[in-house]
Amino acid sequence: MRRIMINGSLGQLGSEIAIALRKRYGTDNVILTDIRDDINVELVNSGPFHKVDCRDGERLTELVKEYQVDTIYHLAALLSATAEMRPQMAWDINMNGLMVALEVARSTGCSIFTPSSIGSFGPTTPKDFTPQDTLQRPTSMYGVTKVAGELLCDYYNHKYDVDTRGIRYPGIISNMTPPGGGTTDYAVEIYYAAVNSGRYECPLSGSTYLDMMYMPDAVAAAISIMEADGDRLRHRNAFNVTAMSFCPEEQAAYIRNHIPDFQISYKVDPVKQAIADSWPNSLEDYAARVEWGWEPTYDLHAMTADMITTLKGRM
Ligand code: AKB
Repeated sequence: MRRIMINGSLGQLGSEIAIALRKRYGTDNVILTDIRDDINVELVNSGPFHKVDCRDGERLTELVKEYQVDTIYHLAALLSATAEMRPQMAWDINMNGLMVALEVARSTGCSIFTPSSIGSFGPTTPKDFTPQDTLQRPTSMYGVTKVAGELLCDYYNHKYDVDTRGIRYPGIISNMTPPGGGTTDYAVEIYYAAVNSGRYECPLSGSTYLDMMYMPDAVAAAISIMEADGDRLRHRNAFNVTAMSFCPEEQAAYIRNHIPDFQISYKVDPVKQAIADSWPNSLEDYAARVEWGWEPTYDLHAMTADMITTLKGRM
């Protein structure tokens, strides 16, 4: 039985990984931490939760020891658009937070999951069907922290034999906790806007292709890589994973299958557009499929149907 600690547990990804892990391993075996405790109050009150800054290694070490944690999911990070507005803060949270988590893992013998991102690629990376091992010269601060994070996790694995694992997430679409500060947030907002008002003003141009994934697949990926046989993982900390690639025009067309009058207009945000233009159009994820059996369930058609049904049901 695993004992798990999740840092950044109240965010878009953390909140859903927390629920899935608690179902799988039992509520008391999944300890949540976050810098805030005033969001997702239901989750905060549903089991062990501690308000901790992810850079506070002493407190995190105490919690690992108190609960006999053996696995850490380190999800605390600023996303790309926010990181571009506050680069120094992004370095502090994304890099110093990760270094602290790795040190906690090293000193206590924990395994550790850290998400990387399509943001770790840059304008000189091959754009289509981006290979697993390729050029990574990102031009955003978020990307700089993601490449450095991949390398740091590799370092802790080969230098200290820490069981570090991670995947390069594309944009994640979900309907429980909203994302915040990401370039791909539009792909979530568009569904809420379609159901609420039938129209959406998109911050990226209509022909901007990016990789995306529906939350159930993102959660399944995080759990299966941590449960995989470690001896089979050659690309430990930086597996490409994807489920679909689309542009806003295509997403709008799929939404019109459910809401025929849906209208999309464009008001390009130059910061987000520059970041999106520096990222791949689509990834190749063969290594993840071979090394730990990655296989997505949702495509754009199935995800759109599920998002709209769920949001209509709720509203
Ligand atoms: C972002 O847009 O910053 C994130 C990501 C793709 O890593 N969703």
